[in-house]
Amino acid sequence: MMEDRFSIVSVEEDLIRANENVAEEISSLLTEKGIRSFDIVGAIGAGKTSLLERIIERLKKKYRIAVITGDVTTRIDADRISRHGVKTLQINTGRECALTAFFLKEALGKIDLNDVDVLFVENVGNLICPADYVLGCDKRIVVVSLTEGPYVIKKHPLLFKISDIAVINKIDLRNIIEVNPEKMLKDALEINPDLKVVLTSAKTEEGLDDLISTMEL
Ligand SMILES: Nc1nc2c(ncn2[C@@H]2O[C@H](COP(=O)(O)OP(=O)(O)OP(=O)(O)O)[C@@H](O)[C@H]2O)c(=O)[nH]1
Ligand SMILES: [Mg+2]
Repeated sequence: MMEDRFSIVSVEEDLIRANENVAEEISSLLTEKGIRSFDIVGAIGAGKTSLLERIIERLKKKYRIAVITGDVTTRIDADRISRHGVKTLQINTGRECALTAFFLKEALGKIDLNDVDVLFVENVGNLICPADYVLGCDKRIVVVSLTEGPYVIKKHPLLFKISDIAVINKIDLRNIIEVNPEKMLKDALEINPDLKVVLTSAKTEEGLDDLISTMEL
């Protein structure tokens, strides 16, 4: 019985290591092509696609943008993004709760990378699974929102430890749901003092300029 448990752990470790190798390949490929890349992770419904739609509208004249969206079964997000006139590709992960570098490598094979300046990857909505799988993007951005409640950051420290930028979204709702975004910001910095934390509203666009400049775009 114990042996079985150990062999499962070892298969998982092998998978994580194999994923890291593919992520390194992706990172080299994107660097070689001069593509800036962002892995956007976060809770279900936190506003990842909404923020991307706003960012794309502001940047699509400046950069050639491609977006890869990960979702368990639908292509709703890809349809939303493609309306903004940028190259979009949907990955359906089936039962998997995160994108892996294997998925991303396959998707990148379907895009002409000579035609791309900036790549956004929207990961499957989840604050746990994506922490296991690096994708080889330059920066990881973790998005949460006020509607997940005041303790969402404290309860999911790992993604905040390994991300470069944290976005606290839906600040337009601060008075309605009585969640304090500044307190959430403090929680994020306690977990990772090197994080760049930005407060945003995809609805009112408050904080959008700040987010774009934090992404150095
Ligand atoms: N009030 C308010 N609503 C927002 C904001 N950002 C997103 N929403 C709403 O929240 C809902 C979910 O937004 P999405 O952008 O689909 O969230 P997501 O993180 O992409 O969701 P998944 O891809 O399903 O994980 C939608 O109804 C949005 O209109 C915001 O800043 N303020
Ligand atoms: Mg989405």
